[in-house]
Amino acid sequence: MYTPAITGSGVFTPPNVITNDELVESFNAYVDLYNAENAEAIAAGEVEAKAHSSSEFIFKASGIEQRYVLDKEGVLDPTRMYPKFRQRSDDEPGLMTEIAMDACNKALAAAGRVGADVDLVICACSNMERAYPAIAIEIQQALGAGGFGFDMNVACSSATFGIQAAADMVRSGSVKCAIVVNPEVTSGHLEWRDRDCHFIFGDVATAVVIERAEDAQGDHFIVHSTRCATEFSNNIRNNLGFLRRNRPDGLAERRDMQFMQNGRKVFKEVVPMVAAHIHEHMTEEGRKPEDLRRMWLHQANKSMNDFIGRKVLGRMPEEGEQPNILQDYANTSSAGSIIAFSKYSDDMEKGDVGLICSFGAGYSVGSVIIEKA
Ligand code: CO8
Repeated sequence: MYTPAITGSGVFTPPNVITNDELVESFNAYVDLYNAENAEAIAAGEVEAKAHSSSEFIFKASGIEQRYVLDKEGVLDPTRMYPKFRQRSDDEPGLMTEIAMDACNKALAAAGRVGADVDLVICACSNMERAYPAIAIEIQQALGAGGFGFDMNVACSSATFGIQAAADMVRSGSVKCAIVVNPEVTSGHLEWRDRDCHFIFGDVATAVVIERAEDAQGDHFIVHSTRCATEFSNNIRNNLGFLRRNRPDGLAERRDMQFMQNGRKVFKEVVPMVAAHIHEHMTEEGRKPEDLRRMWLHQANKSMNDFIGRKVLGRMPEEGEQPNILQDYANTSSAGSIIAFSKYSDDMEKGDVGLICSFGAGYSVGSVIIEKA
């Protein structure tokens, strides 16, 4: 058996920012257009009028101030309300591979590695650009990596589930150097025309390199243990799938082909589930809350993280104990906790212990206890 370690991490940040004010301005323009177009039906009580969104609500309800997106124009066009991506031929890298490569190259550079050192690529995220061939295999080829690759989807928990899979393989000796990459093009499956959720997500890609601690080229984080758990829920759901065209009305414009959630229920049910999961994981490992120097939590909602931090630590987390990045990036699904880790881990000292935790649709929750070495 070997000791797995995270030896590098990287973040790709798209070039376009959308502030809450910009988002709300275009959303409200869309609402006005929609209500004007449907004025008669609304007056007859056949169609419900849509209501305006507000920046104050968004910040208060979520803590989000802005998000990064791959295409700003399409998202903000009130007659469109979703990104516009160019058609790519089958012979050029897909969009997910392109953004994944940026994050992978940064993670490899941080680990002092090159693509040829990698013998496992896990592409772990909440949606894949196509069914097959696996995005991970395309990334493997682009990296010049050996071994094998596969895709994994556990929605917002994909990164920690991917880390568990990779760490276990490194531990057993079946692979030597893995990369777990999370290219999240959430803008493609968010319903930007729904005021309940139009502000929630942003695009990004993150990657971590996991290899044997004894092979690490520099500072690294030993992966002491991982825990994953799932429990079925319909409260976060997207029905877009390969059976779509076979069903009556399957190809019609339907709300359930994009992200849907019952946000209140998710909040209420997931917070206790995550707090109990972390508590159990730590107890089984013989670790107490005071042993934790830092928690890098999934980035969905600031109040959610405050609740979880308070439950786990038994007090309000102090500045720097639980860094949030959601104010800048919004919810980036599986990538959120890894952005937080990547941006807020350099100052950890040897022997400091931290916990990465992601949670979301499924429901699913994954936690990783690491120690700086
Ligand atoms: N502007 C103004 N008012 C609004 C808006 C808006 N934009 N939206 C809603 N309101 C109104 C509502 O209509 C409601 O009015 P009323 O009280 O009259 O009914 C009022 O504001 C309060 O609404 P909510 O109860 O919905 O507000 P909350 O305080 O619950 O906040 C949140 C909403 C922010 C969504 C919150 O519930 C939350 O963050 N919940 C947790 C969400 C979460 O963690 N989800 C995880 C999903 S991520 C995941 O697993 C990955 C999925 C795959 C990625 C998909 C990518 C697209």
